Parts: sequence; C-alpha cells; structure tokens
Amino acid sequence: MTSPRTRTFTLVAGLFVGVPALLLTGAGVAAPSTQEGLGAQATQTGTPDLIPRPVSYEASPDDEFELDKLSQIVVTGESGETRTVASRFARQLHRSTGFGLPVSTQPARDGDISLSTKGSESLGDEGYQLTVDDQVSIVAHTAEGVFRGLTTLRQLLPPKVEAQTRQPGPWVVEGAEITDEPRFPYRGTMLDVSRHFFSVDEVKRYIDLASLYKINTLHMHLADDQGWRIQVDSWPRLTTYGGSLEVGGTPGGSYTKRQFAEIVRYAADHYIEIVPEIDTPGHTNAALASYAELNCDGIAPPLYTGTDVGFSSLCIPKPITYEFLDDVFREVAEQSPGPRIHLGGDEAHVTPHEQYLEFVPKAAALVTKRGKTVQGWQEIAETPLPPGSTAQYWGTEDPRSDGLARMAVAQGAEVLMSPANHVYLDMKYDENTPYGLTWAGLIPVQKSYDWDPATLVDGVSEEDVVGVEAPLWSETLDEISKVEFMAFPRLPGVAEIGWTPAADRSWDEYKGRLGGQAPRWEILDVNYFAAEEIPWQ
Ligand code: NGO
Repeated sequence: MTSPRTRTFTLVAGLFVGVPALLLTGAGVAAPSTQEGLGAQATQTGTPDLIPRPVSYEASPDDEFELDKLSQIVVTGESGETRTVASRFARQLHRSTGFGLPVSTQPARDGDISLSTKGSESLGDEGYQLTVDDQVSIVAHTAEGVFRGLTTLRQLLPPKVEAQTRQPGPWVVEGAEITDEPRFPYRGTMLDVSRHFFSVDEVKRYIDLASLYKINTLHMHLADDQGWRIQVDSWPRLTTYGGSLEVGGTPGGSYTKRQFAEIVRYAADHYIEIVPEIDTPGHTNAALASYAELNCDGIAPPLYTGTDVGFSSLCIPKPITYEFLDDVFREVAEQSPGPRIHLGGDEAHVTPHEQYLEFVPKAAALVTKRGKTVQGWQEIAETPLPPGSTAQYWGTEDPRSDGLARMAVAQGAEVLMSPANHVYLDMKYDENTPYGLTWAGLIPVQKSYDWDPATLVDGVSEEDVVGVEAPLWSETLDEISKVEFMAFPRLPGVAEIGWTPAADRSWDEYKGRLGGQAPRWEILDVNYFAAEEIPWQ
C-alpha cells in the first residue's frame, strides 16, 4: 500500500471510531447520520446518494477505498466482453483522475478494482455484488451485471469523477457491501426524433445521461406525421423527402444506415437496447407524402410541420401497404439487433375501426416474420397479438386506457407502463415551464416518482408488467438542452421506479438523494430544472 493512501485512511478512519455498521435495506429506513463531513456524496441520512437505490446497502465504516495512480482494473479469467467493459471504464475515469488504470490479470492489490462474472446465476443479467474495502470488488453473473456495478461505483466516487478534464483527488469511496438487482427487466426512455430531429451526437448525449441511472432501453420514435428519420433503401424518398422537415418547418434530417449503426453501437456499449418505432397506421403523413401510391386516393398530401395528431392513415385495403411495411420492417430489423420492434398503433383516429382491427395483426406478422417481438401503444391490445408482445400503457388512469391494459393482460401480452400523467417527460412541471405540453396535466417531480407500476391499474399486477418507460415527445423541444430540462430531474426517478423494490421507495427519502445529483449534473453541464421541491446540494 502506498503511503498517501495509508495517511488518508488513518485520518478518515478516525472519524469512525465506535460507529456501528449502517444497514440500508427494507422500507425507506433512514440510517443514522454518521458520515457527515465526508464530502458531497454523503447525505443527511448517512447513505450515499445512489439512484436507483440499491436493494441492499450496508456501510462498512471501518473500511475505505482510494483510487490512485497505481490502481489497476483486474479481470482474471474473464470474457473479452468484461475486459472491454473494464477498458471503457478506465478510459472514462482517466479523463478526470488522470490515472492510467491498466486492465490487468495480476492478483488484485489494495487500491485495485476487480471485476468478475463468476457470480451466481441468481444475480440474473443485471445483478451484482459490490464490496468496497481496501479494494473494490464487483461480482456479477454477466458482463452487463459488471457494467451496472461499475455504474454504481461511478456514483460512489466524488461527482468530479464525471469531469472531462483532470481534477485533483482524493478519489475516496467509503466502505460498503452492496447487493443489487433490478425489479423489472425493462427500464426505458423514449426520444421522439420525428417532431424534431436530434443528431447522432445529441442522441449519444441522452444515452450518456440515461445510462448513469441504469436505464437499459432507448425507444426511438423514428417516424411520425412530421418526419421519417431512418434510412430505408427500398423506399428512399421516406428520408430524402419525408425526412426533410420538422415541426415549425425548419430542416429535419434522418439517420443513414451508418449513423443508425453508430447509435446502436453506442447504446450497446452502455448496455442500452434500442427499440425502433415505426408508427402505424396513423401518424404516417411523412410516408404518405413521400409515396402517392400509399394513399387510398393515390394523391400524396403535402409535408406536415404542425403538431396535430390523429389525421393520417395508411390505406388498410391496399396490398401495397403491406409490401411497404414488409420492406420497412425488414430494413429496420436489419439495422436493429434488439429483440423488439415497435409498430406504434396509437391514435389511428381516421382509420375505420374495423380496418384497424384487421391491420394490426397483419403488421404484427410482418414484425415477427423478421424474428422480432411486437411492441405497440396500448390500442393494439384490442387486436389479437402474437405471443411475447408488449402493449405500452400511455393512459392517465382513465377507464378506457385501463381497460386496454387489462385486455393486453387477458391475452398474455406484457404491459409496459408509461402513464402520461406521471412519466410523460414532455408535460410541463408547472405553469411556468417554458416549453412542453399540458394535455396529461402538470407533472411536478414528486408526481413523476410517487406511483407504482404494479398498483396503478386494477387487474394489472407485478407479473404482468415488463417495466416502465418515460417517453419524451418533442413537439416543443427543438434542442437537446430542452430535452435535458424536461428529463432532469424526472428521469432518474422513473429509473428508480423500474429498479428498486416498491417497499424500499419513499419520496421523502428519495428527494434527498435526488438533491445530491446536482453537483454531478453541474459538472456534466446538464440543463436540469432546479425544482423547488428538491433539497438541492
Ligand atoms: C400522445 C401521442 C403523441 C404525442 C404525445 C404528446 C401517444 C402515444 N401518442 O402519446 O403523438 O406526441 O401524446 O404528449
């Protein structure tokens, strides 16, 4: 052990004489305040500001870890994937700490971080055990579990670890024993790149921020009335013409295959799966404008740059509609390695209802034909769905939406919870929010956090729910900084709803941890809304 580390340890250990171990587990138990004065990441409750709150956190007050210039990341006998995760983490930490952090197979020493996938299968894909003493050890069953554990370690390190430039140390983490795994397998957010287009770099920025809270799915709303944003070689005008504008009439854009692959790769590096959405049969004006033959009357409408919904429809009786969708889903499936494709299905107000019921199963078959499972907005639950489908609840606890969710359950589909009155990130926080919508009500931070996916809808319980997703519709959001303003601070709460057991969540305790994110967001230059309800640090 190097002498600087010994000195720090002695000094800090002195603060802990006679302090009992703290246990953070069970329903919102606030541990006694014992770690005051240990820096920004210690809250008034004495537990670090981790979001999502881990299933179990036990402080080991006698222990302390310090990362220093001799620290290594040790991966012995692991897959190449774990080594890749390790190298990426090393590169990230190198920027702020300046340390080399070589990935090594030598036995771990004090000050090292060791990573292993030799953990029990019961940890699942994302679970991990993290021990902090003289060393940090992360044990999981998969490389993804190791990554989730490293995400926790990032949050345990001082906020300045997020900086892009060299910062002075020390890089100290308090001793702890963490065991953790998610409540739900799907913890997502959605970015609407159709109403306003966001560049590859902007999407990457959103991935960076979401990933810090263990979000594992990014649903991309790639086609709507206002723009088609993903390249389809067999129907090129979808992007060259249908993607040319956005809301307000400003130039739009679209992702080439190479660019979309770059998003997929970047997301995968963060263990985030992309769910591509092609909204059908409504929300299709961009496609209808691009190809006259897709319209029942054979006449292409003009491009649309307003914000109304529910006025467009594919032509359900025409065979070309299915030739078109077959090509589209094939090319989207080729570009998207994830298991799901979202076919939309919402607000088909001008599609005759009988035709809607006929359309969805046909479109769904074109998705499953490509080896993908079907995801769609709640309306698709009215039609028979292929096994393994997901219906995305976007109601406001209203009878019609709740009924649709129950219809999904009745036919064995999974329900993804995106209640618009809680997790629509495009709703304003209060009447002074400079952008956003209000149709689902105002959503202050507490309202976005204080609900539970397994009790929201009668007849839809824990085992029916695959997870939660916070959609961010972009009618009023033309810059990524505005996206950040709407997502932060609400998105971390949705991430916690998806991860942390319901019994361990309470708003009063959570808001303290949320307040502790501010120093990190300042360093990351996040344009967050400093809501008055939060005790910001
Ligand atoms: C609705 C509508 C979208 C809007 C959004 C705005 C769904 C599933 N369809 O949600 O087209 O953009 O509200 O909040």
